[in-house]
Parts: sequence; C-alpha cells; structure tokens
Amino acid sequence: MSKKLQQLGLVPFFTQQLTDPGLLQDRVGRVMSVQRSKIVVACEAGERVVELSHALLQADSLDRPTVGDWIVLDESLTRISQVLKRKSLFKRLGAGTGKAMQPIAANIDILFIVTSCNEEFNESRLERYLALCTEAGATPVIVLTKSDLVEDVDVYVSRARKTLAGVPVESVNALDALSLDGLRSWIEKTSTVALVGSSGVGKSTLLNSLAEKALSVTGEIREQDLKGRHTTTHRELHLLPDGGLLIDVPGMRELRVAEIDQSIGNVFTDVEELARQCRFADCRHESEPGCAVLEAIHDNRLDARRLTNYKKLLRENAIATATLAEKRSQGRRFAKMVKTVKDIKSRKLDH
Ligand SMILES: Nc1nc2c(ncn2[C@@H]2O[C@H](COP(=O)(O)OP(=O)(O)OP(=O)(O)O)[C@@H](O)[C@H]2O)c(=O)[nH]1
Ligand SMILES: [Mg+2]
Ligand SMILES: [Zn+2]
Repeated sequence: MSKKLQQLGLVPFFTQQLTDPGLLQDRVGRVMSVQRSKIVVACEAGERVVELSHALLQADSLDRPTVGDWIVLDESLTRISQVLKRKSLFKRLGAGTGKAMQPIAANIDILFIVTSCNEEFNESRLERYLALCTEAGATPVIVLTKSDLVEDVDVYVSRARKTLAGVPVESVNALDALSLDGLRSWIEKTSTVALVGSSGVGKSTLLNSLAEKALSVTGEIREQDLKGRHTTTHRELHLLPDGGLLIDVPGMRELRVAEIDQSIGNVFTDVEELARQCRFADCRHESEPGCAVLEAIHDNRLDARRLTNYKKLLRENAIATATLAEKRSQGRRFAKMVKTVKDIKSRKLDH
C-alpha cells in the first residue's frame, strides 16, 4: 500500500473492500472537504476536485460522501464510483423541515468533544455529544479549553468526568502548544480525530496549535455573551505535519438525536442501574413509591439534572426515530407506486 494513502489513514478495513486493490490504488482517495456538489479528494497523486454525480446528489443523505470517507473514482478520475463502507460515522438529525439524518464526519477513531471553561460549559450538552459519539463508534475525549482563563480548572474537570463513567478529560490552553501533550497522546500517526463543539470554544485554535501552523481561520468570541461567531463555515480534514488527521467541524447550533436508543443507555449506565432497583418494573421515576432513582437524587448520589436530561434525550429520540421510520415507509410506498405505474405503462407499450 502506498505511504501517502497510509498517512491519509487507509487501513485494511478499506482495502479489503476493493475488488482489485492493485489496479484501483490510483483511484482510491479520501474526502477532505465537501462544498455543495464539489468534493475535494486526496489521492496518491495529489488532491482532485470532483463533482457529485446526479445519482449521488439524489441519494439518501447518509449514502452521500462526507468528510473522512474513503471513495473510489471512476476511470476518468472525475467522478466517484463507490463510497467504501464506513468504520464509524458521527451523525445528527439535520435541522429544518427536511429532518433526515446528516453525516458529519466519517471514519473517525477519536472524537474530541471540545468545551470551554466558561458559561459555554454545559453537562447536558456533553451527555448529548457522548451519546452521539457512542453511536458513531468512536472513542470520546472531552477537551476543556481556556483553562488559562479560570483559577480552578479542577472544578470543570470533575464536572466533565461525571458525564460518563471513565471518560477521559483533558484541560488545555489551546493557544499554547506546550499545554497540548496530553491531547497529542490521543492522536496516532494514521488515526483520524474529529473536533466538535459549540462555536467559539477553540476547535480551530486547537487544530492550528497541534499542527503548529495556521491551517484554519479562528475568530474572537462576542464580548457580551461569550458566544462564538461561527468562524469556520465548512468541515475539513487536515493532515498534521507529524502524522495524524484532524477534522475541524464548524460549531453546530443544534445537535438533535434520532435512532440512538442503545447509546443513551450507554452514557447513563448509573441511572439505568438504579432504575433496575425501583419497586415497579415500569417506574417512570416521577413520584412512584420505592423509586430507587428518586431516592438517589434525594441522597445526593445522583444529580437531578442528569435524570432530566436522560428523560429528555429518550423522549426526543423516540419522537424523531418514529418520524424517520414513517418518512422511510412513505418513501418506500411512493417508490413502489412509481414502479407499478412504470410496469403498467411498459406492459401497455408491449401490446
Ligand atoms: N485564552 C484562550 N483563548 C482561547 C483558547 N482557545 C480558543 N481561544 C480563543 O477563542 C476564540 C475562538 O476560537 P476558535 O478556534 O475560532 O473557535 P472555534 O471553536 O473554531 O469556533 P467556530 O469555528 O465558530 O466553530 C479565539 O479568539 C481564540 O483565540 C484557550 O484555550 N485560551
Ligand atoms: Mg473554527
Ligand atoms: Zn424509579
């Protein structure tokens, strides 16, 4: 396998999917960025800009190539002929009325969930990211930036640690490359890390400091409410000079969940463990007698906020999952109807 492709993160999981690995090597590439229908692909011979075919533009959003995907180009090297099966995929429910699942970053090994030591810090949002990360099949690391701006970083570190048992938490000053050794230890030579988190927390600053050069533009946060200005506008995969790949994801205003039943449970194992001890098997942990969850809240063993967020995520997920299922079955019914009409028409033509 070529060194260049290896540096881009090509591992046997992907080469095994190639029908003829030797022949296809020149046509294999990794999606570095996507801007509307234009896709930048890094290949053995360098970067190419390819247009999405009509078929891919029409395809389900999850089947379209996204940042981090491995693809095979056609013989003319101008079109994508295959998107290889993904090792992992971080996705969310898209905003707006379309409400389809939206891929954010593919084939990532580690997710840096970036948050800062100021008003932006929010446990419930972290739990949401963690559930989506578990679902994606990536390893989460919570990164606390702006540690230089607070006196007691440990308060934030211990709050972050409580969001998921055993989750690694790294605190950094993203502007100081020397404070990033802990983070660097998570980035291996050929691994892919995605940076996610609200606008203004310092994702692009981190990328630049880790790369030790200005790969991405950064922007001041607003003085009045410390919110970011959405400086990064599109997702991009960057190769670090010393190896490793980082995807800088623009701050997302909304991070809605769907189809993540199991993963919510994986983040809230403490709540689910307690729930098994409730007197009633169908306890809703509201005011039932013998509720072990409420008892734990009363004894300060469990944060009431955590139970509220657990219920909120379960409810939001159930509604969104049902809506998606309904939309899919409508789509199937429609496709079937179109096919029937076509069959009838072609039969008429035969006669
Ligand atoms: N003091 C301090 N400032 C930081 C730190 N990290 C980021 N900043 C500052 O925070 C501001 C926002 O940083 P960006 O890197 O642009 O934030 P971002 O997460 O990429 O934001 P979007 O691209 O909008 O999603 C910039 O002014 C950075 O200099 C840090 O650890 N310490
Ligand atoms: Mg940015
Ligand atoms: Zn209960």
